[in-house]
Amino acid sequence: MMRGPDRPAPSNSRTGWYGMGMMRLVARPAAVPAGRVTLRVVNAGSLTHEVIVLPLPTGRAAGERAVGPDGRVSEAGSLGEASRSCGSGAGGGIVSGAAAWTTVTLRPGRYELLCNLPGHYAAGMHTELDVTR
Ligand SMILES: [Cu+2]
Repeated sequence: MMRGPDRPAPSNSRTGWYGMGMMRLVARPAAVPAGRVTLRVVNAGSLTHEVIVLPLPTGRAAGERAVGPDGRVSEAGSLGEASRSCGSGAGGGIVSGAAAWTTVTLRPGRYELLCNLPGHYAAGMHTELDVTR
């Protein structure tokens, strides 16, 4: 998967990616019926972002994934992503003020939407999406 060329620089050399302050990701609505789900992402922030869809393992909550030394989490099991500015699917990142979208087919269950640009997950860019029957 491609990554944005304009990775944010650490704001603080002592704490690295983890000094980036709070970021967030909000799903509205937070629950949708199973089937084809179109995610429309609007980047209301000042940095480039992306949204990746991962299943949420039983007993785990959004935000609990292990963050590697590169400031990112594993994307194994990804069901799709919206990371192309003004476009569908995977791309180089969603620039500030732009929208992106992707359509995925989801079974009932719990999912995690997250941004996997370095440091963003640890800074709070994750949220749960529930898929109902
Ligand atoms: Cu982000």
